[in-house]
Amino acid sequence: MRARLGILLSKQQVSLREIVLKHKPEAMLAASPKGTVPVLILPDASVIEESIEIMCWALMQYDPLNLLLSEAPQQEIAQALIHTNDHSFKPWLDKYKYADRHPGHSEQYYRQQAEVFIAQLESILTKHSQLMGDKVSIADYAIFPFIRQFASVDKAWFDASHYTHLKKWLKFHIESDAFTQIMKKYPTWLESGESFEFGANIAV
Ligand SMILES: N[C@@H](CCC(=O)N[C@@H](CS)C(=O)NCC(=O)O)C(=O)O
Repeated sequence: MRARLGILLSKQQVSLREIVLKHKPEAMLAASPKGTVPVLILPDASVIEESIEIMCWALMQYDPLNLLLSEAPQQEIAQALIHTNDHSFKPWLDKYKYADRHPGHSEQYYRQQAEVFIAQLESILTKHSQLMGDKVSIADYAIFPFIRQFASVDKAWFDASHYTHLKKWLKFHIESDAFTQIMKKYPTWLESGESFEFGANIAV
């Protein structure tokens, strides 16, 4: 989702090959043996295999909305938030999502650990509508897909929670044109043998 958002919002054009993780194509593993998606292969054959790096690469090509934020202190704050998301929140989120595979603690315990970051975001969003101010930035696009996952583990709990500002922010992003576009389904590459042009041809 991150990579697609980055490509879409920077109006880059890629040939998209949808895959099924249980049947990773040889061509994908040859390009990126670590076997995770997304993988971006550039015209010079170099490979970018981290979603946040694909976002940054795309926005460094063209960033009409200034999602990368031009001022250094702002950039550092956004990077720190994304870092906390990726390295602190996401590991707890994964345990919360699959608590049955982590019997050391209860689902509720894992959720409480993840809530440290949720509460941090809620506090930021009481001050402004997006994470870095009232304008969207890379921080919003890099983080909201994970908060969406958090919300959907126990939707009733999340809906009843007191994270009012976070819920509003999440709704805004889930209902956005960009998110609607990236959630469109494509036939898988192995089945269809076809790639799909994705990015600059899509208006958001
Ligand atoms: N840090 C990586 C994580 C990528 C990742 O773990 N992707 C998952 C899918 S969302 C995956 O490919 N898992 C491999 C598998 O399930 O076999 C990134 O954000 O690019």
